[in-house]
Amino acid sequence: MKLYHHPFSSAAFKVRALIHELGLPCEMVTIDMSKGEHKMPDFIAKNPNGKVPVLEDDGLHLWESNAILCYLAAKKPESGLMPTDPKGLAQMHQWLQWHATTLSPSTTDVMMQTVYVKMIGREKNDEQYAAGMEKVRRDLAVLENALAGKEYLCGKLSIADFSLVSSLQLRTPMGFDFEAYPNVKAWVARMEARESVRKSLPPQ
Ligand SMILES: N[C@@H](CCC(=O)N[C@@H](CS)C(=O)NCC(=O)O)C(=O)O
Repeated sequence: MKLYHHPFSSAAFKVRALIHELGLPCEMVTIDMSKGEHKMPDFIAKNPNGKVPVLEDDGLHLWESNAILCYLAAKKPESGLMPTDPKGLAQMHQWLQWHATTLSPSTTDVMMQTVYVKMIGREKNDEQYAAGMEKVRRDLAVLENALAGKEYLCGKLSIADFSLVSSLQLRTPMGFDFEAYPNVKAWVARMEARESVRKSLPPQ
């Protein structure tokens, strides 16, 4: 099994963390995005979207990080990280879809105006940053309520936790303050206490 990734990609981070959590043997292949390797024909043949991560396994090239999480968890059902009861399974999909359609776009807007502009030496657009932050605060409030009285999103640890926490790893440079969201703060700390997650964080 091979994972094509980049150390600073949040979508790749969640996949790396799950690979470590499940103890799956996997070769990590870094795609040099600064050289545009993700847009080269070789890589486009693996993912026509030209994005990381891509998982290669037994002739399969799988992209979309949430689909990769489902595939990996299905390979190790004994991990219990993909619920099998209808309610748990539906909740897991609910959170994976909410991540892809809502939390990830909101946090990406903020990331573009902070981490990314810094990386490419451009000025932050304050209006776009403020608009992104408003959406992030809306989403953090949803998470805060969902985590009330719970350690994990679906009750017990699942791939939904690995997926959603990935969008909050760059919270300091993105300027997120968790003080108003104590349940979110405790859940992030719980996830980041896991060795699999710590091993997968981008270089500091
Ligand atoms: N929805 C995709 C998002 C993947 C994605 O946007 N990856 C970024 C890095 S975090 C990327 O490769 N961007 C390059 C580009 O868009 O050209 C997933 O979850 O896998």
